[in-house]
Amino acid sequence: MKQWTQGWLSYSPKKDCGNNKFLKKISFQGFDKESVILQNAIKELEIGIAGMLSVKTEVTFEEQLETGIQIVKNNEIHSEGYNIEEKEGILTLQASDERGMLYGIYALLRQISMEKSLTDIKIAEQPGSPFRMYNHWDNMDGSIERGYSGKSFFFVKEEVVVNERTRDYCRLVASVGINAVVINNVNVVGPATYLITDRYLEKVKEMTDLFSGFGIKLFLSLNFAATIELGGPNSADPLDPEVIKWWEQKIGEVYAKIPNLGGFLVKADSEGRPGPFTYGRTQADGANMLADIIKPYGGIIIWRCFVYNCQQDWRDYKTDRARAAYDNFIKMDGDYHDNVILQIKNGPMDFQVREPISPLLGGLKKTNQMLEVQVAQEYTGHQIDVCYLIPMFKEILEFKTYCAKEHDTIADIISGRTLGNINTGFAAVINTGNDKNWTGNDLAGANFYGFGRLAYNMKLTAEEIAEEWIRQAFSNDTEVVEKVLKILMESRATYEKYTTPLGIGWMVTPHVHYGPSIDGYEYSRWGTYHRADHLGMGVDRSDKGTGYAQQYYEPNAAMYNSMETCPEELLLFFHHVPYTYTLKSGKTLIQHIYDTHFEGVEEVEAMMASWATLKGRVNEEIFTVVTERFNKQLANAKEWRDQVNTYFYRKSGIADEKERMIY
Ligand code: GCW
Repeated sequence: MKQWTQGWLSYSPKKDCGNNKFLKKISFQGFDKESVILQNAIKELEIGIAGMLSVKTEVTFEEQLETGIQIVKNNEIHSEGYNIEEKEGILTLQASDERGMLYGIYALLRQISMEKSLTDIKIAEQPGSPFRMYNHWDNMDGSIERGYSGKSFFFVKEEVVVNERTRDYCRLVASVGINAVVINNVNVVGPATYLITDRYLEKVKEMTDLFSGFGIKLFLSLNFAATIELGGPNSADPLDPEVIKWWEQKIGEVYAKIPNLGGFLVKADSEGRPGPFTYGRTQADGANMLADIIKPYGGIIIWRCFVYNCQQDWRDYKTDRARAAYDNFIKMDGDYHDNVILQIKNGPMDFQVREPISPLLGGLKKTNQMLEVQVAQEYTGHQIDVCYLIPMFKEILEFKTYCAKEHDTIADIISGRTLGNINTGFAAVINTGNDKNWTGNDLAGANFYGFGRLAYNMKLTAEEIAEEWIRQAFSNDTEVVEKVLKILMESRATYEKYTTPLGIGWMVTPHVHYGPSIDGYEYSRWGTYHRADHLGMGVDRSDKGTGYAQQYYEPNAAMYNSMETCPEELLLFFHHVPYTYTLKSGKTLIQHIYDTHFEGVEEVEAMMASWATLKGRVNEEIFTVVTERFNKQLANAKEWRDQVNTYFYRKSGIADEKERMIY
């Protein structure tokens, strides 16, 4: 049970690997004994070591050890980073601050959990990005927008909840190096508007303090029209002196109670949410107004760039939703104040299984930027279908934008290397809920774990992260490690094969976003079209089409602009392509669609067969939950395969060369 409910921190018994000898005595040097982070770190060490190796540890302070673990403050280590080194029986962990010390302790526990020897160990890690953040889309009534793991554990029936699970959550989060969390949905409606009022501040403070003890800054999503909804001035115009005065007072009240609050996340002028555009003001006017007020308290305003026209006419071929974030934000590059960070979704559309990288990232050259990805599997299988997302996040980080002569990848931009700034970050809409195993499908735990590890150390490979997680959360049994690793590493490609082809995206059941509905959004207002006719499909985003490709720097713009040089996996995103067009594989587009959809289903069957052999080798609850999900995934994959293939057969009139279709 513990293994099922505690994720990668279950601390179940492990092989000694010669590690016991280091663990009997641990001495802290130079750290404040009274600090809550230190107290929490000690507790974690004690339960971890007792659980895994049945050793009882003695903790001392300022003692020079002959053998054991010394945890030493050293101001030369990078902030939030740590060094671990073993020499002649002494294992030294050095950090310059408490977060680094805590992360180092979790790294030690990770080694023990993975049954790696601590003898001769040498590890040095430092954070890839200053803000490493989970965004929760939890509503105050306990529901979670795009949540697939049960209900909220932050809010129950419009009350803020702080309990043992909140603490366990902090442990999981801190153990992977996350240092900031937004607890409520970016769509702030109803009671969530009141989170910044006396009705909730006490409870939010309690949670903020608990988080602080694990080095995590708590942030709140804000309703830009809170002035109106909370009985202030009847306007949300960011340049109206009455509005400004109201916010000064409100933010003053909030920080008087919660001085360690991180700041606010704002979704404005987006999908029906109010914002500065309503008053003829710019996004910068809105963000800066709040940022100036919060600045004296050390707070940050994170401003989302998900601003687009969601009332589009499908007959209109000129308007392109993909262009929206760039068009809406590029003009004001340089106008945003220092403590504003623009939070930009990885792709120009919305978290599809395959999208190009948003040209706004790096398009902005004078503005703080934070990358937003979605770990919650809204468009990638609802945590029913397995879809390990870290390989996709790696691709995003490694993308070369050409925004500068050097340091021009997305990883560079969000680490601050490109612009030399410190207010940058990496955020994920996270996939947790009150399901016992946190993530619905246990295999989705790899994404919960993996995002944090990757944000902390962007050099880790997707395989390394997956293997760390499997060993800690499932087992060190080689067969388990190898088989689960293979399933995870292939899962995204498989998902992509049986769903939407070559970057076109969507074709999902409207609103729910699970299962196929090829024309579900085709004649809607959402700007998400595949434009399939009897000759071909795809959206022309070249200079002859919507011109979206021109939002990139060269040579990317030219590469995407031409059908010949466009990366094939994005072909239909950028071009309207005939079904008879020959791909690099030598297959026609239509045959490629048929083949990949058959392959996708076969791959799910192979994964299931491999998983079935692990009965008895992984925890029983995990085995059962994952098996159930696989059964559903297979049904989903078949439905996608048959609907997509039949649809395009009917449109094109071109039969499958292998004569597999009978519909
Ligand atoms: O894709 C959309 C989701 C909405 C979400 C929105 C956003 C929180 O379907 O549920 O709202 O993205 O990112 O704001």
